[in-house]
Amino acid sequence: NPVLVPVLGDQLTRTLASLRERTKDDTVILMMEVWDEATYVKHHKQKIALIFSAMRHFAAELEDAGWTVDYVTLTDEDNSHSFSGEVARAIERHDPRSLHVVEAGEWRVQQAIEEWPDKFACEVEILPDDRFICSHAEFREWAEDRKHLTMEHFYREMRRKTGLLMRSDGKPEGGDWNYDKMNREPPDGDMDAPARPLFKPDAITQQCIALVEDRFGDHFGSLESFGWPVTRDEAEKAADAFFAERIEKFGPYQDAMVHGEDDLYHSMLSTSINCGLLDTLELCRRAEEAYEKGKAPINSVEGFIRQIIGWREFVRGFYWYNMPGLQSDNELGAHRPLPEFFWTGETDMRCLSDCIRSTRDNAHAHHIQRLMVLGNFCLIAGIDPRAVQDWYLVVYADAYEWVELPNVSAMILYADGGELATKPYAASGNYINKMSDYCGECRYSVSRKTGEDACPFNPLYWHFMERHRDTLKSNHRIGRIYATWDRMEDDRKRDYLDTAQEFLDRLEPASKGWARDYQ
Ligand code: FAD
Ligand code: DLZ
Ligand code: SF4
Repeated sequence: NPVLVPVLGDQLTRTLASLRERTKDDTVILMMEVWDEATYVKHHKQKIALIFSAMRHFAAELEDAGWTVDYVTLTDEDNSHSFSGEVARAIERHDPRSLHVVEAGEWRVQQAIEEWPDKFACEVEILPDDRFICSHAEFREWAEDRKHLTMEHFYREMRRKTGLLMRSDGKPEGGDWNYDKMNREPPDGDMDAPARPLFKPDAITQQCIALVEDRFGDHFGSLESFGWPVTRDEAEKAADAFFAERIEKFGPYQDAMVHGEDDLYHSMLSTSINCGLLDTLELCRRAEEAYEKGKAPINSVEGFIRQIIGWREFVRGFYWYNMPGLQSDNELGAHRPLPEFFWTGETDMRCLSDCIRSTRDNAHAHHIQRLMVLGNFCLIAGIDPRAVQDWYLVVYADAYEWVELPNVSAMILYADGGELATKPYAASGNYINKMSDYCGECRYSVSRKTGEDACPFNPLYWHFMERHRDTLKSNHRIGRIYATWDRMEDDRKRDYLDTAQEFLDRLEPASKGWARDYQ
């Protein structure tokens, strides 16, 4: 009897722990396209097409290499449309002596997997996902006795562990651990960043696109510009282009935003990394090599490595350390529904409409757009964390709950009460104006603070600060801002609060029921 190895849609890695030790002649690999996964939130069409196409390509590659793959398509008449249902059916088909599965990325799926040993007659082995640098146990040990979980401290541990950008005397390369201060250049003209490679859909991808149009036609987003890598080869080519053409300026312009420029100098590799097509440590070593060869400055290379072995590993550890509570945290008691324009892009706020357009067209927006435009708006307008969580999980092709939720709940919304971020990332229009070219042609005036034409971020900022005074005044990183507010005349304060309230009252709530059922 064979060993059955289910491989999930974000486990498309040849060296996956469950595959590494197996031999081809006594293993059946199970891959399943299931309705439950495609609709537990109504994912962006590009995300479903990407995962299905990457899964089908991965299965074909395994078969070419001599593996036995049992692949259940979405349209298979007997498909039960859940992972557990499909594993049960596969056990009937293959009568395996045991089942080896790598733990799931998402809590929801892991809950189901943990029922398998009781549910199924064969032996079930759940293996750790060692594609991550920090294991759950290691993160727990690091986090347990700390009052505050500071990414920077965790990141230094990961630098030591991996040896990335470390000198032989144990000191960080270049003398500093972090060059974040050199990662904040505003845009310089229209930037003219080299375009990332787009991969023309082959026959398999075209079939997936047609399937998605047919079955998930009412989901958000456009499929027209689909060009994501769907194989490891393509993902490697995308990485090659980043290391050859964009990493040099990645660091300085990491926080810059330019209207209509959707990629700038970002790697655009998250969709490939997250479904398993690229290995993070290999990418970091390539970045380090670019530095050693003088092809990229330290602030670009350290910045890239920090995002991956710092932020990415940190949010994954944070997620598992705080689940399931993180889903329902709402420290600031935010209950406003998501505005309709998050789905349509129809708003006069030029920054938001550009970020939402990119999100709709590419299933992508870069970090600072997610954080300081979309996220900042949700924070200061007091949008319900669950509505925001669902939106981010739906709209990005790289979105999996383990990475989306900490970024949304803890990083942008302060819904965890400041465990991850030391202060809420609230900002007025001034920040967006400094870091982008959005404001010049906006219908609102970024220099106006109150009244009809004022940039809405300006009054909303003070409305937010005033609303949460009791919670935030003692925060040493933000509390002193109240001195500025307190110095204002009462009439001025009233103008700010009235302008913000009028804006909030005019917001049209989202009409569609996109949200998932939380149990
Ligand atoms: P680059 O700018 O080139 O960065 C390199 C890599 O670093 C990324 O590919 C990614 O793997 C990693 N990275 C960077 N920032 C983060 C971060 N904050 N958390 C985790 N990894 C990071 N990233 C996701 O992969 N999936 C998500 O669902 C997701 N949701 C987000 C939601 C919000 C509110 C915010 C503020 C950020 C979110 N991010 C998410 C992080 C980040 O925005 C994306 O990883 C990045 O935009 C992907 O584009 P890129 O590959 O060009 O990244
Ligand atoms: C995102 C996604 C989608 C849309 N569909 C599938 C699918 O049909 N089959 C599958 O194996 N994986 C899919 N995925 C990715 C999974 O949601 C992801 O592997 C889990 O959430 C990880 O816990
Ligand atoms: Fe955005 Fe305000 Fe600038 Fe308009 S003026 S683009 S709303 S920050």
